[in-house]
Amino acid sequence: MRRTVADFLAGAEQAVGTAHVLTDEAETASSTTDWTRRWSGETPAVVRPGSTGEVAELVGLARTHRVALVPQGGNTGLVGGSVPLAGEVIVSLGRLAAIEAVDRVAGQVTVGAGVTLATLQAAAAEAGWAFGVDLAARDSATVGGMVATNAGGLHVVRHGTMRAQVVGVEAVLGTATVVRRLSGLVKDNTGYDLAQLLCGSEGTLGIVTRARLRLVPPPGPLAVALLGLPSMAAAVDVAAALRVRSGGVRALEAMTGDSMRRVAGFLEVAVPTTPDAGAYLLVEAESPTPDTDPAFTLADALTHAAHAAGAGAGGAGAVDDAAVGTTAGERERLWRLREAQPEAAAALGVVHKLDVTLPTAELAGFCDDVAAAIARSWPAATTFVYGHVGDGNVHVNVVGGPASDEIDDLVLAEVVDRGGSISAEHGIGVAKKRWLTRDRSPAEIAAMRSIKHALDPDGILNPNVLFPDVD
Ligand code: FAD
Ligand code: 2HG
Ligand code: ZN
Repeated sequence: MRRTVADFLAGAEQAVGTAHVLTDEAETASSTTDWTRRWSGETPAVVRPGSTGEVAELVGLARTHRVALVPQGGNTGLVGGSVPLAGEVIVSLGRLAAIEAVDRVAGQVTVGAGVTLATLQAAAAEAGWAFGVDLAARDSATVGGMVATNAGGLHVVRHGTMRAQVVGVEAVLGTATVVRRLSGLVKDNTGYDLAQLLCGSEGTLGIVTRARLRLVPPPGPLAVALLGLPSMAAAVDVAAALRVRSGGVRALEAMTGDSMRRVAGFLEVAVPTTPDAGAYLLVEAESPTPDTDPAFTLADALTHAAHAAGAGAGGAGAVDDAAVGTTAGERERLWRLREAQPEAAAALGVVHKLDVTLPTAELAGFCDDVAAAIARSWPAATTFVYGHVGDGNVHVNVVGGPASDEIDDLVLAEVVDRGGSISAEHGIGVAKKRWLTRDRSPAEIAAMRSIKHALDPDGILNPNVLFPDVD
């Protein structure tokens, strides 16, 4: 072990206690490979601070000994940003798991960075509120990781991304300085908004230790419908019509027909509506009042939307044949067909994941063309296309093609050519850093580098993500 790392670890043991500096490979292994299994590295240690002060001490030590750190929450990130690919020390925030009392009047709560999404959701519900972001990794993903990635998820059409929920943060910057603004003032125009700067910063500017989060009213009675439609174009059209029509829409998720049939096979269930559709649209809506039948509200909105979207959308037939769920169990069964898409892909091997946004007018064409182009280049590859169609965000999952970046290049080139973004909600990490220059201008990247240098002058915080090795 290099002397500097050994010195850092000796200091770390003093700071957090020997029991919280894990060096045995058996103890660190689950932290060095990411969820996708595409990204794997080695680390001298996983260090588990128990307070903001301890995080600050660790960052101070890292500066002194020039040791690079990778902050890690639930390790559910999908762009290789949470694992040590260049021998970094992992700072695991799992012990920062305190949840303060929910401020029932303001509808806000302050929580530690290591609190999982599911725990936060339960605490909000207990207090009569709800949290606005939801995603399938809810049992492991942490608030710190969700702030750092500006996570999106399943309810962005209704409540926005993580950024929209964050009203304040406490963080240790790369200078080892603690910044803290947790008073929860909704209106607060006193200079730069550091909390928002940290949203989506991927652990490169500071280590988030606490966040003050906005809560949302709990939803009214819910209904979920799954529609089989002729094409992705129809799914985009119906989704657009629903957004105009219904304030009660909470989720608009689409997947190609092939992706649906594969996930149904993976889950060993039948496709619950039109089995041979070209695309499927899952819609979740809530009733405006507790005594309105949510199925009626949804059916009304869908009928209107299918009509507004026109004959190409499959018209009334798609609505008549829709699988509808109103009980928790029925809704869950329909949602599984969407949420299990990443698992169905992972079951086939190591997946190349491309999380992208397209302008609405390009979305359907992109979905059709990209799957066809991949099939032409790599006939043995399997492509899943699904995602948050209401946000213009689709996930292209390719498995069984070459391990090199060729697939990523093909998909991202198509995205850039169509005016999209190479990252919608997962971030850049290591997976896409080579592509940043295609999406962001030299002026933008230079400004980002200046911010990085100001807040992390020694380049110790997650130094191998986000920025390309060569601009
Ligand atoms: P990690 O994976 O541990 O880290 C992610 C990044 O954040 C890394 O760069 C890390 O260095 C940094 N980081 C972690 N904690 C901190 C901290 N306290 N301070 C500073 N930096 C930190 N994402 C979506 O947006 N929408 C989805 O719908 C969605 N669905 C998913 C479904 C599945 C099955 C899986 C496996 C993942 C999904 N994700 C989704 C991706 C992932 O859950 C999110 O990116 C989540 O925000 C990561 O949280 P985490 O705690 O696991 O962070
Ligand atoms: C989802 O929407 C997640 O299911 C994961 O963002 C997407 O695995 C993926 O590519
Ligand atoms: Zn997603």
